[in-house]
Amino acid sequence: MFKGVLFDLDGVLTDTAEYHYQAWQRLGKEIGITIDRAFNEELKGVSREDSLTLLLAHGGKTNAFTSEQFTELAARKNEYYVEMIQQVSPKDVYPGILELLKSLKRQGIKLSLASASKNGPFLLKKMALKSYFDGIADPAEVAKGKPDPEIFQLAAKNVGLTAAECIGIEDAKAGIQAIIASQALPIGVGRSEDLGTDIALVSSTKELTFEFLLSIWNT
Ligand code: B16
Ligand code: MG
Repeated sequence: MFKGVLFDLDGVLTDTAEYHYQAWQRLGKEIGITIDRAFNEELKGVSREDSLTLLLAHGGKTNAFTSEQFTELAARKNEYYVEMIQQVSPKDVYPGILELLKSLKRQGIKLSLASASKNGPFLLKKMALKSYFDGIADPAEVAKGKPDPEIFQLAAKNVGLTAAECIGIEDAKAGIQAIIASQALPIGVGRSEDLGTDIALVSSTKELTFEFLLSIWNT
């Protein structure tokens, strides 16, 4: 049986993936770059700085800003995002997630956060979920973000496990690639068009029960 579950945050525990999208759209508008949902899939799970690099390339503005301006743009996007997440509360936890966390705890399974977001601990507190987690991987500690496996390896290590002993749950293409590379077993939240057809997928977090996770582990 699996010994740990490595959770992504934005788009898995709550709908903050939508706020990231809106914040990037607002910044994009200010610098003349339009982004749509299809392009946004490329940004999901990707660190703030790597997302900005992708956004600038998408708008043909790779060399348009100095490194100081780049830093300011990344900080500005974060300001917009942080403004939006002030209102997050336990009501915003996705359906089925609290029940899942409780049943995993009852089974003695370790829970660890593997979010690329530096706002992860703040959001866990806002949603009153912090006490369920045995570990939180700090994205500032990893050299390479998703799709590199490092954050999932660190999340497993933080709870005394290897990634191969864990299930990883993700809503982003880059995140699924990271889970596979870490040798954890992936479960995707989303559509096969975005996440691929070769992994277990749910369309809603309601489907993420302990029994479902166990059935995927045993297949
Ligand atoms: P921040 P996750 C990721 O969180 C988001 O999916 C991605 O859109 C964001 O750019 C990244 O966190 C960094 O977030 O700017 O708050 O540090 O999906 O890995 O939980
Ligand atoms: Mg995510």
